[in-house]
Order: sequence, then C-alpha cells, then structure tokens
Amino acid sequence: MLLLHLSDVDENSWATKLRDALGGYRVVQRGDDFDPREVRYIFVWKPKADAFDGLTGLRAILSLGAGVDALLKHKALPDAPIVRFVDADLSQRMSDYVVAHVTMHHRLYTRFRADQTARRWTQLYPPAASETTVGIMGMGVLGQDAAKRLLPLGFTLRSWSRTPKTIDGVTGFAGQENFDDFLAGTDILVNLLPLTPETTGILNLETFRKLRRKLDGGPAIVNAARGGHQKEADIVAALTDGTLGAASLDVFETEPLPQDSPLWAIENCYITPHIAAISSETTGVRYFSQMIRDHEAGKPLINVVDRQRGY
Ligand code: NDP
Ligand code: OXD
Repeated sequence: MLLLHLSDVDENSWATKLRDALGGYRVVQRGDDFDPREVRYIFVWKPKADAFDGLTGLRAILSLGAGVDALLKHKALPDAPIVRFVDADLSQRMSDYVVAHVTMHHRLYTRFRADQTARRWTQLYPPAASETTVGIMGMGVLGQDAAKRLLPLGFTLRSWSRTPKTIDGVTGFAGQENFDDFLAGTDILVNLLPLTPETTGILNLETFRKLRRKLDGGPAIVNAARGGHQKEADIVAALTDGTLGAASLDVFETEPLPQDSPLWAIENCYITPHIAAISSETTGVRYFSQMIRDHEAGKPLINVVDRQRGY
C-alpha cells in the first residue's frame, strides 16, 4: 500500500494519477480508512509531525522534493530508505532558471536598466561569454545539467563539489581546501548545493569578498538551492556596498519572504518565490510508480539519500 502525505500541493490530483499508473496497487490518503501497519511506501512533501505514526511496515520513504534537508530534520523520521526525486524535466526547469539569470548578469542587465531609468546613453560593452566565468557550487544532478546547458553558450565554467569531478569543459575544484581558489576566478556564482551542516550559510560576506571583481558593477550570485545557504543580512550589505553587483534569489531564510525584508526593495536583487524548478506531476507519477513496481518486483531502489552525508 502507498500512502500520500503531501502538503502545499494538490494531493488529490497526485492520488488520482498514481492510482491510474499503479493499476490495482492500493493508494491511500490521510483521511481514508486503512491499517497504517500495511503501508509499505509513503510519498511525502513537508510531512506533518505525525506523518509516520504507526507505519511499522514501511519499506521506503519517497520524497517529492529533490532536496531532503527538511525531511531529514523530521523528529520522527523512520529508519527506512529515502528516495529523492531525480528527473530530467526538473533539471531542465532548473537549468532554464540558471541560464536566464546567468545570461542576464553577464549582459550587465542591472547597469543598462539603471541607465534606461536615468535616460543615459552609455556604450559599455559586456564581455564575451568566454571572458566570463560561471562558478557552479554543487556538481550533482542539477549542477551538471546547468553546466551542460551553459557550455554551448560559450561561458567559461568551473565547479565546486565535495569530491573531485572530471567533466568536459568544466574546471573542477573540490573540498574546503580549494574553495578560495574556486571563488577567486568566479564572476557569477551559482549555488546548487544541498543544504547540510557543512553548506549552511555558505553564501556570506566572506565568500562574496573572495569572488573575482572583473564584471562591471561587481560579481553576481544566483541561489536556486535553499534559503539556509544564504545569510540575507550579508547579501543586503554586499549589494548595498558594491561587494556584489547583483543577486538572483529563488529561495529565502524564511519563506514566504517576509514583507519587511529589505531584499524586496533592493534594485539589483532579483527575487522569485521558490519556483526555479517545480516537480511535474506527469513525470513524478511516472518516476515514483515505476520505483514502487520495480521495488515490489525485487529490484533495488535508486537515488537513495545517504543520511550520513545529508543528501
Ligand atoms: P545532488 O545530490 O545530485 O548534488 C549535490 C552536489 O553538491 C554534489 O556535487 C555534491 O558533491 C555537492 N556537495 C554536497 N555537499 C558539499 C560540500 N560540503 N562541499 C562541496 N560540495 C558539496 O543534488 P541535486 O543537484 O539534485 O540538487 C541540489 C539541491 O537543489 C537540492 O538539494 C535542493 O535543495 C535544491 N533544489 C531547489 C529547487 C528549487 O526550486 N529552488 C528545486 C530542486 C532542488 P559530490 O558530487 O562530491 O557528492
Ligand atoms: C525541491 C524543491 O527540493 O522544490 O525539489 O525545492
């Protein structure tokens, strides 16, 4: 039996589609009459405190989110394997966001918009893409997809990950010991890291000061991972004093971003409400129903979270 426990999304719609996809396999929702001991899989997004109560026969926890930082903090998380969402459609959507914002900063959008507002004709030429280095923090599923889509646009690319990576056309840096070298050659910093104790608050003033100052107006950051990665007070200070030329932020320390956040009013800050990459019902249903069928047939789970690493 599969139990759905999805908050802030249309759970009924997911349930209907999963029932269709899984044929005779029983799919239940919280209000239904069922024996919790018979639940073998639970499909979760923002699970409530009692989400796992009584689920003594659980074989896997299926996470609608690609990021599992919040799930791993659940006070009553059972010991079952956690499968996260890995999906080509999700990656494409994230890369769409990354490409849009990287390109915008590379073409000095902030500068030309200010000139337009001031009716100022200043022929400042943006650098060629090849003269601009995009540094991607996190070279996993999403980081690699973003690199694949930025490369044909001509950008110079570098990446930073926990373990070394060899990817054509991308200069790889790994580990804390190489973080400063990675930053020193980066003009536009893209964050696609998972949120773990090691990466919490990594987007801070000290990090920003280490970025290369080659782009007109200063380096830019693009954060599409988690709000916990960023110190918003530091971003406000950096955007105000010119340490950063611009910031694109899709995620925030508190979501929704509070009305009184100074970020709303900063001209060189580009805010989107955690929509960089939404999980598609169509591909999600395909992915998770196949996962359940395969696992019931004796195949191993894939994309299982390493709880020790935290992602
Ligand atoms: P992956 O697990 O595939 O990749 C994570 C990458 O980060 C890996 O390259 C890993 O290194 C690296 N990493 C982890 N810890 C460290 C560290 N301490 N130092 C350096 N590098 C580190 O994740 P995904 O690419 O699938 O997703 C990334 C994040 O994107 C998710 O965790 C989620 O929070 C966020 N996200 C945001 C969405 C949005 O709409 N805003 C939508 C979807 C996801 P290594 O390769 O060596 O293991
Ligand atoms: C995710 C997200 O982790 O939507 O998938 O943020």
